[in-house]
Amino acid sequence: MMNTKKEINRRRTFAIISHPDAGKTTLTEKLLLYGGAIREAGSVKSRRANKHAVSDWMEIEKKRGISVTSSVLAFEYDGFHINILDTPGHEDFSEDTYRTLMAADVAVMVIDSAKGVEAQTKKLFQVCKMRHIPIFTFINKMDAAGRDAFDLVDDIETVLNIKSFPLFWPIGSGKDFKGIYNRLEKNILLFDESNHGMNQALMTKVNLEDEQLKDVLSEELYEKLREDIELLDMAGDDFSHEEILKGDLTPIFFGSALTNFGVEPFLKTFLEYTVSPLARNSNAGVIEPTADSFTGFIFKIQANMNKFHRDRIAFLRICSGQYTKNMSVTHVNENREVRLAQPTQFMADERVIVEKAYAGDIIGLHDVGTYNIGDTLSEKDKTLLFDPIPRFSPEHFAKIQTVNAMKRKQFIKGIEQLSKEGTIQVFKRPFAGMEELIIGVVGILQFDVLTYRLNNEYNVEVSMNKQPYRFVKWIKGDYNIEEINLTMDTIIAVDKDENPVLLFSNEWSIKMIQDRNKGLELSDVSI
Ligand SMILES: Nc1nc2c(ncn2[C@@H]2O[C@H](COP(=O)(O)OP(=O)(O)OP(=O)(O)O)[C@@H](O)[C@H]2O)c(=O)[nH]1
Ligand SMILES: [Mg+2]
Repeated sequence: MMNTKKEINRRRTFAIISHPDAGKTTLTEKLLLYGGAIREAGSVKSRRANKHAVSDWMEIEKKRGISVTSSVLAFEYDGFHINILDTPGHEDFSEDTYRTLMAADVAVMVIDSAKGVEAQTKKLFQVCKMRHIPIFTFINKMDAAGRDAFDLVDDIETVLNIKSFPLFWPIGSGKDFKGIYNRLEKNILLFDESNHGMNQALMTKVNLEDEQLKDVLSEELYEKLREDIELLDMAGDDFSHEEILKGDLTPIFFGSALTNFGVEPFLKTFLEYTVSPLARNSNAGVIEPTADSFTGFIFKIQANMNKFHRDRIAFLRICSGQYTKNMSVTHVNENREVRLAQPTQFMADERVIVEKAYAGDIIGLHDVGTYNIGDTLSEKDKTLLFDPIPRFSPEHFAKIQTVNAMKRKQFIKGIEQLSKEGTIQVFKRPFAGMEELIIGVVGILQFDVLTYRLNNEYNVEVSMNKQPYRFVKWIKGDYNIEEINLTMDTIIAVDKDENPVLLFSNEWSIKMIQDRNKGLELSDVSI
């Protein structure tokens, strides 16, 4: 038990979030580089060199240079066992990001120094705020022309309504990004400019009074730094570790994921002030990570991660206790016993079999189709259920069919799989059979991913026909659906479990149908 506690204590599980393109995947890659998990970073989008970030493993991600799905990577650094969750920034994939955040204890918010706080960052920040988890801010792309540092800090405080404490302060920016000043230690880290971002950045630590500094910094930069420090100490919030842990104050870091400048100081300091695994809510109350039996929940399902292993992985966040080889647990939602044989962890681009894992860790379970997102696994308490993970309502719908009738079997398999992953929701007209499927998605880009993956992973070509519907509502109770008085632009369909739903084109129709059909009860979620 002593050892289990020690292991849990050295776990750090965090998600990287932000608006698209701020540099999450690049930063993830560089953190892995410092953790020694990879030797050479394969810069995002540098297709010429035929290298890709390890967390953008999906074909479509490599092609487009955007993250479409979240990925989980583990590495060791400085005595810590780190689980990093790289999330997609695009709002069309925000359901995936949302679920992934449920598995994290801390969020690292990446800000593009030229852009400040962007729309999607703001939304994701609100999700973190609701959970009161600590939020660390990394202001990225300091190697490029960006906004003034004070301006960026002000943006974070006012747009997000949070206190902040810049733990480091940038010295210069763009081509003149020379180093960072550590405000607690009151010393300076100067970057070695011979680095090109493939390897770890070299640094020299000096004092503010150091003669060496005058050789490196221009008179102007040096004076500005002195003034900045004075201003920060005078006008800024005080440092408070307690407030960081409550999510009331965000520590701010500056750096460049591209050149690696500031990445390692960020990692070191982040590890010092972040939290070990946090407790989770369940129907049996709060489950502490150090509780004496193994529990966890599934937050993500993903198939075909590797061309050589065309299998399905269910990602489990361990909430308490420890996993031991071949252990037997209850899959509470299905009320059955399962043996956890050979779960995997993802270290850079390799899968490794996990022998032991502890609260805070994320392990990949081999899934033959029995797991669903949100399911609980528990060693002792056979009725324990963690808080459910809410589903987002689809807002775009399309009819889809195979171009080649001979490929129906693969088509159905692909659709079922992607529906299990929660990237699409499947509906069909009652009595219509599988000929006419209606796919619902939250964001329009998910249609592209669907077509791409069906083609790439299942070898099926499909044709898609966008539908005008914008809302889906589930019909509650046993209302006789044949008696429903519909509007012209509304249809009845059933979901994958044959529950009846209505697909509406606008809010007016929703109201109209409720007026016309007294006693008809509609719900935003399946029951
Ligand atoms: N100049 C500069 N460019 C950067 C830096 N970090 C990332 N980039 C570039 O910004 C672009 C986006 O980087 P990604 O890491 O893919 O961004 P992301 O936040 O993961 O994007 P999504 O996953 O699609 O939301 C790429 O072209 C990167 O090379 C940086 O520190 N400086
Ligand atoms: Mg990315």
